[in-house]
Amino acid sequence: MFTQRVSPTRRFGTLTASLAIAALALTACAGGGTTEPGASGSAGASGGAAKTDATITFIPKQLNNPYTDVVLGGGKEGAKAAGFATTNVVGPLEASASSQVTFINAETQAGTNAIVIAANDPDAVCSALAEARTAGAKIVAFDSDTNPDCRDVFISQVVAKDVALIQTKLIAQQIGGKGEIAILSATANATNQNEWIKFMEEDLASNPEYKDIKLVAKVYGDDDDAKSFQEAQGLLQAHPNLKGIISPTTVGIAATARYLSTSEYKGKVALTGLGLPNEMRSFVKDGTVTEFALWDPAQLGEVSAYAAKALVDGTITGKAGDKFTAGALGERTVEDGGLVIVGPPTVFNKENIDKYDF
Ligand code: RAM
Repeated sequence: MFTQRVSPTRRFGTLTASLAIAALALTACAGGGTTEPGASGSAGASGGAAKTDATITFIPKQLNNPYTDVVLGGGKEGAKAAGFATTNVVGPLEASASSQVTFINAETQAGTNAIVIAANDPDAVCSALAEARTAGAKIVAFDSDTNPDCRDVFISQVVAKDVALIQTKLIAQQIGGKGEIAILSATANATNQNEWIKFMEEDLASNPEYKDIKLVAKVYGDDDDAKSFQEAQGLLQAHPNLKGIISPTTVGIAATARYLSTSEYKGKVALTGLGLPNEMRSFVKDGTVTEFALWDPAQLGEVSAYAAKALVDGTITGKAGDKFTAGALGERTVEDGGLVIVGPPTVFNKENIDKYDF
């Protein structure tokens, strides 16, 4: 069963004024889903019957993000297939650092068995997650990691370094290995963005093939379409010699493409990064964008749900070497640091983009 206990907008709108009431309502709606070891088929760390009344809540970075919608589509299907009785989605409308804390606290009150979270800030969510764990919840970070001390596993869409190097390679090809480039990111605190940017900067500094490429600016569109659009415009004004932009965020790349597509820079300033094929298709076809990358976001949600169920059932604890099966996606192994990798990234261009529908 999938339920959205309170519609996201309504819940968000009333949250600051009535958190206590919301928390009470959540507890009631969760059907008394408290964690009772031994009750109703709950399995201990030694394994045993799978828990049949378990609840899972996804807390994405933000709700109004098309990428989030695709991830959660896979997450809801995965949760059902993995055997969760109830699936919920809650979260902020803006991806700001502390915006997820009240939602985590409400889940703790509700006695949710598994919280799956994409952190807007690795540390801001930590004490709230610690309380949820004390109350018995298992914590799966996905998409953007928390501080590793605050979760059981991190489901990473790709090997972070691989996804960074694909983007430096693509921009280098697209600008002919020479000239000024900039990065248009999401929020300044996002763990995933900052890890990718760190690897990109290292690659640009150390790879001799990139010696004539100069990173002149890093700006943040906060995964907000309008702000990303303005930041793209600002970059071109501030750096008239700019040859290319990397935007490792689906919101940023789509907004930047929209800006470039009707500007004098279309086809002259290269744009690559991480985008959703459905949002980027028209810009690839009209020549604004040549190639960009991403993974299948639905698989990220799906693998996260299966990992959550394995943690709740006690068949894994999150230590290196633990294995679980993610349905049709097959077996996954937990690596050092509680890391689970979903799959390799794909590069999209005008030859293959019509094969993808997400
Ligand atoms: C945005 C978000 C998300 C990231 C994708 C690629 O939607 O920043 O965290 O993984 O882009």
